[in-house]
Amino acid sequence: MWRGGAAFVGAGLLLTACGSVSAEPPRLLKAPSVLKSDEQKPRDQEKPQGYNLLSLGALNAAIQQGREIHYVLPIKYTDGTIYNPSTGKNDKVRLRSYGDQFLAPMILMEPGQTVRISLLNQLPAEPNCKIDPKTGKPYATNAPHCFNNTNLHSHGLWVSPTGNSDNVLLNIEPGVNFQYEYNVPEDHPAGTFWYHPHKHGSTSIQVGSGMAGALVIKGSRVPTELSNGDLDTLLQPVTANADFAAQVMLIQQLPYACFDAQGNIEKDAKGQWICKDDQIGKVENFDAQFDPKAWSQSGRFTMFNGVVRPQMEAKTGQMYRWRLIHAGVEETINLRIRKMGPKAPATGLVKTVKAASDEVAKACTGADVTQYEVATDGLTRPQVFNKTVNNLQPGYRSDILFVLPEAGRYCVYDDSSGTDQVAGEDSPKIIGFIEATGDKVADTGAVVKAKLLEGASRLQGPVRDTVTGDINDGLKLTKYVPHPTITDAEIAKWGQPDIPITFNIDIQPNQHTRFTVNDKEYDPAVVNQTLVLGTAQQWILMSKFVNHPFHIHVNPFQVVSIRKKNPDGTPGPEWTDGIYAGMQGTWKDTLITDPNAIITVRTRYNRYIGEFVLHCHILDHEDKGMMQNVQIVLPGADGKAAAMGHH
Ligand SMILES: [Cu+2]
Repeated sequence: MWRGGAAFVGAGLLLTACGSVSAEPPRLLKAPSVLKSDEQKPRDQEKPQGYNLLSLGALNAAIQQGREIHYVLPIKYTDGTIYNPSTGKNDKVRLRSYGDQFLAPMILMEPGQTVRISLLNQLPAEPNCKIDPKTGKPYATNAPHCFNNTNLHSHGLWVSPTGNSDNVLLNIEPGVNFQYEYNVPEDHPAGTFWYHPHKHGSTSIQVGSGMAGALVIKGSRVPTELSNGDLDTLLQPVTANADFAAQVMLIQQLPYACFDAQGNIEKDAKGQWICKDDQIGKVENFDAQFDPKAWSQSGRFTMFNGVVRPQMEAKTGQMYRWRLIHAGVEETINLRIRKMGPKAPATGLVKTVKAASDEVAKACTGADVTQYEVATDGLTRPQVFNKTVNNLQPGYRSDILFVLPEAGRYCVYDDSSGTDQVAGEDSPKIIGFIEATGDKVADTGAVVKAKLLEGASRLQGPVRDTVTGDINDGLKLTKYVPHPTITDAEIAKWGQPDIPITFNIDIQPNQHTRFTVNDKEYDPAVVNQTLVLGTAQQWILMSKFVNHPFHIHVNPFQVVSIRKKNPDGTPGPEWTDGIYAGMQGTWKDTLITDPNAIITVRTRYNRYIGEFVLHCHILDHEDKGMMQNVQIVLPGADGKAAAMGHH
């Protein structure tokens, strides 16, 4: 929808449909660039030692057929600017980034591909980073440090967690290059995933610097009577923004700051963060920039695809698909799309946090645009779920379809007033604007249904009737769900105990605050959970204090029930609204645990063995210890976990 948006470039003033004038200089939404393979490069440049020349022909054949693909992903400091709505100027920033653009490239993969990614850590060396300058002693494991050490996590991918694959226990130091190899299985679900660094101790600083990119697996498998298919095959022909990159909405929150000579964040009289003309914004101070209240006080704005308050164009009556990816570090985002009211003020400078929420209250007063959610965390839902508020937690993905009902300007905004249980002071803010042209549409739901039916009409054979029947039956997507439901019988068959996971922030007077899972801080030498390959199991997720998004690598889980706690702590009624609206039955890899919820999820340990992690996806909590090591092992002859050596 932002393609062909060149009409906005250079337009100093925008006359909106309702006649009010927008004074804000337009910044167009950009789609991420798609990472290109380096296949033109002579292959001998990456030949390992002792390489057998005879196999070079086979390698080149695989590359030509697209079965093998090689990407190069450098990590470096990049100089650039970020628009600051409180001053109307572009702040200069120097941030760690993938490649030499702020917006990390999108990585496209296909089922069955071998994808090799050469990660080049070109960040400067930090020889003394293990020593705390305040004490002269080494940092503790759960004290964030060594911010230039890194690694690569393919969030949501169902691939091996070990060796050169999705191994987040690796440490790649500055100056070191490492080639990852992801064998994406032929039966991997297509969908919206993402990549980011995951080195314990530097994850928040690096993701907060903008190191996060979309990772999309393209689907081309049409459903048959015998097997389910990829949602892409239904949607792509009937979606207005059919280009994969044009569907990506990477949501980032960069808490960049400028520092005075004493190393303190430059602030104005109200505590809002400022940068003088000769200063450069950075993300380097963990305590100051990832304090629970830092983001809401900073006055910084959420970005779509690396742009603050971007403008987008759209046509009414068309169906658009957004692949929303919450790549922020710690904040809840309640995403709404809403028509601006007839008396919407001109948008211009937004000088204070209060002014930002006032702007939402004055401008975003029209009707909500319904978001038709088709996938959670990249995995197709059993049935389309309609929402007007999309609760997004760090790590979540939400694939939505939407139709704009009438011409005019729309706010895309974060309606997060009072939802932050940690800081308790989030306020609403506009994230971007849509300018729609075209005729009025009476019923956007009818348009979505008609488009899905049009997609289904392209199917051949009896499966066409099945899919058409599903769509007519409340927009069901049964033939596009990647994983079969885990039944009571399947859980009972394995007879394994439920695994309880409880997050907590343990605050005691005169002691350091502990960020724990099951009352323990992260210990790299301990494997906290041992799971048996090929089995299914139930997990119970809870939080003792404020909410934390639970995330586990490798195998996704299916949400079975979310029950509100009774006053005596026992499970009460199902929680089906607010942050848990439409969750039951979906497949996810990240799920918020509220202190008043008792959550039951089920998962299968399929195909892959080895050690990986589960953790809170508020990344500063993870860096401070809210993480566990998990391993999947082979069963012994008795069907139970076989003993396995550990470092
Ligand atoms: Cu947390």
